[in-house]
Amino acid sequence: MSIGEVFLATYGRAHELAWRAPGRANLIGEHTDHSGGLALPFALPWGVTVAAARNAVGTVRLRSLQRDVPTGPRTLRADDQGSGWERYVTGVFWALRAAGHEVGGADLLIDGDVPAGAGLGSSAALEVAVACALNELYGLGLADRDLVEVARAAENEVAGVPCGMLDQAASTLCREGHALFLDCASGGGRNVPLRPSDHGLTLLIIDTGVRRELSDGRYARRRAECEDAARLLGVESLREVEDLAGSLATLNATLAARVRHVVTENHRVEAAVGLLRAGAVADLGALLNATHLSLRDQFEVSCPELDAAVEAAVRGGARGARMLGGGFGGSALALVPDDRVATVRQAVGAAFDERGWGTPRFLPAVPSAGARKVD
Ligand code: GAF
Repeated sequence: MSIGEVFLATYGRAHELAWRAPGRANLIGEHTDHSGGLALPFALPWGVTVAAARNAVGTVRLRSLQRDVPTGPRTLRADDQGSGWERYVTGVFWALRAAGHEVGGADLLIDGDVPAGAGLGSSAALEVAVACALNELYGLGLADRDLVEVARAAENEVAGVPCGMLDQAASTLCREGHALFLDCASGGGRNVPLRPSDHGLTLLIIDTGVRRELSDGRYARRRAECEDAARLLGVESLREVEDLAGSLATLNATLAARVRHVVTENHRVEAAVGLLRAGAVADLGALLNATHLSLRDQFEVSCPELDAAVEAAVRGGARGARMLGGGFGGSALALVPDDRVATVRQAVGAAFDERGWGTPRFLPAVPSAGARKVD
């Protein structure tokens, strides 16, 4: 059955439109967005589709094909924010209304294939798809950058995750065959060609199977440490730190490590963009390795499974590898010559097997399109 047919069967009437927004991977530039820094995400082929129609009763009616409730769609009153994943949806209604937009009720059917909790931006994909659908349904005329802000506000204020803009911007602004050079201070982004297959390379996502919630407090603590450091250094955000050595000397060991990560990571993003523009895609590997060490040792957001995946991937022939996203679990990203993909999979699988961990999942990722109308 098509999503339109399921919508009809669920709500007894036709949908008006459907939008799809993708999950994301981040080539490089991790844990920089909340400090006004640089990042280089690309959109994944997996995403969330939302079919929608306005309703006259002013409620939000919701059904997810993945997280269905046996009784059928849930009905939420205008002031009810729901629980769990529903908050990513109701958060968008809240954020639009908080920004002064007139949004009535809607019936929504949600169908997604981004692996949840794998650090691949599944919640942002849902928020962005809902924001795009409501933007069009209610004729709000919001531009892409406004939609990014709405989706981020939904996640910050209603879902309770103090994330930066990376995931929502990637899901909204990325283009097929490109990475997005994102400046989180201005919110601006430029698309840079990224076609690893032209260079005989595969971007391989390794889902460790370790699930984590960004709302568990550890992400918020890292972000607060960056804000404390910025305050002590007398700058608005860590993006403004110029004299790294001098700055580090004034901070305690923990804050110095956080600042070292953020500042050097911004430089790695610039270096990566330079390599992409020069067509030297394989040389990105060394930068990915450096980012992993920095996230592991300075920002301290890795975990044994991510470290083992990265180490085994490089041993198996990857040009470079690193943990992906917020950390503490989820996925790693490896840049692998096409003829070494099987060896890398084998090496990572064996490393997990030896330690008695569950089998990791391998997902070759092709840089894909950002949010788009599909019906
Ligand atoms: C998560 C957050 F949602 C992003 O905003 C970003 O901080 C990322 O972790 C780390 O780069 O995906």
